[in-house]
Amino acid sequence: MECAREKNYLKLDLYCYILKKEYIYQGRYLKSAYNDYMNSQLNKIKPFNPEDFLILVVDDLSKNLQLVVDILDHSGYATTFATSGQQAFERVRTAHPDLILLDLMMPEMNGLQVCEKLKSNQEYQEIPIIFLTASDEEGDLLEAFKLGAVDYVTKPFRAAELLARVKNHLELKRTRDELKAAYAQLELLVNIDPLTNVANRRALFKFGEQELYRAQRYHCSFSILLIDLDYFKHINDSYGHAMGDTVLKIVCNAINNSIRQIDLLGRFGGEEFVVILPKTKLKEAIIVAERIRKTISELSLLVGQKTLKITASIGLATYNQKDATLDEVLHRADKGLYLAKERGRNQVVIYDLNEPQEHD
Ligand code: GH3
Ligand code: MG
Repeated sequence: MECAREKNYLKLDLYCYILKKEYIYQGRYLKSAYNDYMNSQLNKIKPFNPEDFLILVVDDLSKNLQLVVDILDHSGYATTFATSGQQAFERVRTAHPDLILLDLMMPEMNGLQVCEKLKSNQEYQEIPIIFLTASDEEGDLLEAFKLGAVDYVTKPFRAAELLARVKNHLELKRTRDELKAAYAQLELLVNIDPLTNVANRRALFKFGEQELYRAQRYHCSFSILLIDLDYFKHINDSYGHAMGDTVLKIVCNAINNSIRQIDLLGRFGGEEFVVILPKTKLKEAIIVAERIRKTISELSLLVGQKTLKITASIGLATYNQKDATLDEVLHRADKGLYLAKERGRNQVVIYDLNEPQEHD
């Protein structure tokens, strides 16, 4: 722990200062991670190639069907077809087309019904549907757009128009998919600590606040462990920073193996970690904290001929109904951690109720 913090651990303003410092650090990291990610995505963008796309053509009249399939085949698209609404579903399920050209008027199940059914299915609702219509069916087109169709082509087809619309919607779909993947990746980047791959401070706070609201709403409990490695500076000084990094990763792995799937381990900063234990009362939290402390103390890392040992001090706090914010619970865990350090390290101290309790 930092000396200044040890001396002033009761001062909330200093605590906030450390939080702010960490956010600035994360802001820098995120900006550069974002730039790296965007550059890698730009390098990945492929030119449009019809062969990459499978188009399902649905029409009950084989003459019309053949005409459309021929136009698409000639341009290099992969095609598959169906002659009824029912068959169309089968094809969608088995072939996963990138786009559907759907005849509006078909016996049994018409195009509008097929469209409605596909759009109500989460798995298929993103597939663009272009309707094939006769010019006198335009009244139905409004309904088609309402149901989620993206476009229409009027029979008799003009090959160039059909191909232009198909290409436009495939490109739009690809851009949408890439954006979605990019958001998912960025979401991951903003929540994960890049060294240890555990949750970062941002994700910890999000998760912790969720637990607090749940506890307040349903009168249940949750506990927080603040874990700080003992004399970690000594490891960096003796074995180098890279070894220090490896130890952090190994410790995270060990902690993760000591908690449940629904618990969350995150890096609070430096060599300090937080575990949030949902629906966990003090008694069970002590068991988890002790298990983590013991697991870390039993780790052995071979460095050359030497075996490196490490211990951790843990501050434990459990939510109580008077807690209005997550900071209040964290602050108690921090006080427990301070006492654990003061009392000789490698131990768990519960800072709860009205008095800190030593635990061994
Ligand atoms: P204490 O038992 O009081 O906690 O002592 P300590 O040495 O663990 O605490 P101190 O705050 O003095 O030192 C923490 C050290 O952790 C110093 C810092 O360089 C190191 N550290 C913080 N982040 C990283 C990191 O990402 N990688 C490595 N290798 N070291 C880190
Ligand atoms: Mg430390």
